[in-house]
Amino acid sequence: MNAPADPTPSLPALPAVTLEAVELVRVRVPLVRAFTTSFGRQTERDVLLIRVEAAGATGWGEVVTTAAPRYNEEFTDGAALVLRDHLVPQLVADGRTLGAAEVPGRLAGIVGHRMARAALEVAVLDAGLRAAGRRLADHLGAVVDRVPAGVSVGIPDGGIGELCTQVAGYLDEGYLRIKAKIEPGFDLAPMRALRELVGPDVDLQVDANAAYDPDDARHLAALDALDELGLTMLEQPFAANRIGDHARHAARWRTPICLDESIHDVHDAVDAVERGAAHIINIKLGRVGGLVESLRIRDACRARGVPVWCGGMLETGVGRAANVALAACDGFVLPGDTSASDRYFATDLTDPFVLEDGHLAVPSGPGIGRVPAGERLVGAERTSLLHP
Ligand code: SMG
Ligand code: MG
Repeated sequence: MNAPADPTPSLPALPAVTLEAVELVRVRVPLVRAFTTSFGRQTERDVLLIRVEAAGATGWGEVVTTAAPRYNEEFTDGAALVLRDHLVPQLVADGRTLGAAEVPGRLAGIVGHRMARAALEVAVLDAGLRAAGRRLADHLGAVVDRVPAGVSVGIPDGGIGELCTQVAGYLDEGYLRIKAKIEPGFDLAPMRALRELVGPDVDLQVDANAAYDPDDARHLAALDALDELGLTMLEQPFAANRIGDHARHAARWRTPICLDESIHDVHDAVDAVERGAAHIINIKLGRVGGLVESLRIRDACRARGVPVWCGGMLETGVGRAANVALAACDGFVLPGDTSASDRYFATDLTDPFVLEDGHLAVPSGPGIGRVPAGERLVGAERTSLLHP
């Protein structure tokens, strides 16, 4: 069945701006603790920011790629290259003056590289909104001033004991839901222990990052057993393209299936929902190519009664600010991977996001409401892609 046409969300108009400069700013930021998923172990972020000068304002966006193409096919060196050689030249091919809403259209001829294009969309929009003195959250139609904070807990080096200690600590801090990473061999025993520790009422979900093989009986047996634990959702058990397998097992399991890596755009979301492969969608603005596409997915899910939430990619305050604005929009009904800065970094690049009563405040300033502090970018690698 063809997906019904899902209209483009209409955002308020903004005056066109003239791009004066575009620069890549790349800096490494250590994580406070290693973050291990089924696809690898990260101890730092290789952060790639885009800085845009337009209409007398500076806009920022964060490319949320991982350093290696293990979460999806994008990776940070590739994103820097495609921005330099394709996306930025294409953006200005018809002139440097453009409306912020025009960015996705101008980039339409280039296939994929959604994380790179999303960051460019946010940076141009941030500059345009700052020039107009408007908040991103208001521009997107945010309905709340704070968003509930979940936390994503990696597979700890120290195994089950360390997992329980970390989760107890996060609950003490006030996090409202726990997402634990699983992989074959680290699934049933740790999640049983966690459920035992936190009790039946804590919002507990798991994320496999596509590590399970639907053709492997032992993998399926582990997932079947997890189904007894009252999990809020099972995120992306199988590979991104295994929609039919997700649907087949979703029909057997009580635990709702949430898709992350499978969803690249609104068509994927509608298709997965209509085939019964997803009960919940994780929206990451980078993974789907930007804010406009995120809202399109939100709208399609809302029309079909499917809850969505805002996923994370270990963003610094730049990317987090955009995530929090998105998470504050109508339809984002489940807590996201919107944790406080100190869950990731000893010192964030921006003023930190702070957990208050289990929530993060939506930034109050214009644009995304955060800027990287100059002193934290000392030593960053800078590449100018467009000069005045
Ligand atoms: O930002 O707190 C965060 C991380 C959330 O677990 C998280 N993201 O598949 O959902 C996911 C993972 C991918 C992270 S890889 C950098
Ligand atoms: Mg995920």
